[in-house]
Amino acid sequence: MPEDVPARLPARFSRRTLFAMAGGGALAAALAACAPGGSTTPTPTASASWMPPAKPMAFPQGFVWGAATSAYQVEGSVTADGRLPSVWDTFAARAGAIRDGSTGDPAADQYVRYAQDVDLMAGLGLGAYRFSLAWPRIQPTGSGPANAAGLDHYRRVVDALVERGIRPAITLFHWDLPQALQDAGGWAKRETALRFADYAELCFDALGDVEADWMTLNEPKTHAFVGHWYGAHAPGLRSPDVAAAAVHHQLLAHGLAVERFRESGAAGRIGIPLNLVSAYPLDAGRADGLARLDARENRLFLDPVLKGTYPDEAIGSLPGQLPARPAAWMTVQEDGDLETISAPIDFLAVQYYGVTGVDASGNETSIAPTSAATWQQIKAEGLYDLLMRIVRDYPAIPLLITENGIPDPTPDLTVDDPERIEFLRTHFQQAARSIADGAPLEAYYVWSLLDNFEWAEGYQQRWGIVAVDFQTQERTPKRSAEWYSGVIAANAVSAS
Ligand code: IFM
Repeated sequence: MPEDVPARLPARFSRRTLFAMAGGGALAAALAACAPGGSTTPTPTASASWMPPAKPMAFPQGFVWGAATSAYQVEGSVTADGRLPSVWDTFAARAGAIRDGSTGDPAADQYVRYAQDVDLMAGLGLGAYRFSLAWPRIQPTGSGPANAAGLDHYRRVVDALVERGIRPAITLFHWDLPQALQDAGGWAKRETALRFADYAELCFDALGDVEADWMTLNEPKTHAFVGHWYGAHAPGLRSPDVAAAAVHHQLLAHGLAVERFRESGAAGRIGIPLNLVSAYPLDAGRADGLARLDARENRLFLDPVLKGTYPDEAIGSLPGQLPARPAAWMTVQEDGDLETISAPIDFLAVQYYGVTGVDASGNETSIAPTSAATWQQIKAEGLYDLLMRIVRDYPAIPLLITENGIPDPTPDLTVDDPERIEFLRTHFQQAARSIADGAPLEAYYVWSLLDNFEWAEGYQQRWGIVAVDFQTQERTPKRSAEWYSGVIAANAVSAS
């Protein structure tokens, strides 16, 4: 389930229930049983029985440890240097759209405090920082020449990172579409994908001398589904047809940007950050709907990017499907689009927050305890299952985990976050386990570096390893940041 979907999950599960839940073996068996045309293959591993070794689990030399943020969530300064509104400025200003009535201004004031934040990252020993460029700073109306002041800001950020030996991981789009483009139809329109390619080219030309990991569009699923189907994110639309169009046009934008990246000769690599989920049947014997849910949540994005095809089962009126009209879905696709979308990329960026379940009717259901973010069902083994499934079902490609984390249990400012340490420890273990079993995993970015503006939750969910006092903008590393620093220094995660 994507982020910020209105809560419809049962209460938290007890530890005992958790322990008893089905593991990856059940998932793989069920997927294999119900996947038409054998598009998935069985996994022999039963994740639930896995225990971490007593000795620390080491990561390969050169493994990249980072942390991530996004522009609208941390920058603030929404009218500085020629920036014009994005869909998020407009949406957040709408009464009732954001839980605490807040907006992304001032967020964590990173537009002003970036140098201090880079020092903070260096102090923690981070090897990389994933951040996003704000399209409305660089092309305030979404088209035309670049706004030099916007690009200059990101040049300063990138230079500060490089000076400190921190690799920039640059996301081109993290949901802050210039409002002018939304007014012209937004992601419902093919034209927006063409505008994105031009914007991407401006960014490659300005910053492409730097050795960086570029990422095209963050979580196209969340932006399409939560923003265009559920209406809980900007631009606040509630149309499955438009959500389907937003899927296709974002993916097209991705492919066009990859082509521009190659043409630009920019240094570094390019990939796409997809939020993916491991889905398990509630009852392993009745997993009819699993393939549909898996198609909607995972294959609708993985297949076109890595194989140049769309799965048949993702869209339709059955439980677990995106209920767009098939005719509407077909209308947005043109000859050659899938070839563009599947332009070869250098890595797949995986964003993992948890698992989901499917009941006997094929409806999505809760199978694991949640964090304060009720959409997030926590199961570390799901990360292993997901990575191994990508290895098994798709052409070989380097993998990066570009987001993983949890919010603090309450909105209160705190530096004491044992839940986050436990969450990260168990997920790092599963990452190490996947590497040992052959997954080409190269990097891990914790979400997030800082407490920030958590979209429809406003400032009511704190996801940072660094606490931010939003009154004073004071930053204080949480216990998890100190712990993470130790992991980075050792390049290993301990059993407990
Ligand atoms: O804050 C978001 C981020 O912007 C995208 N991925 C999930 C995070 C937590 O909800």
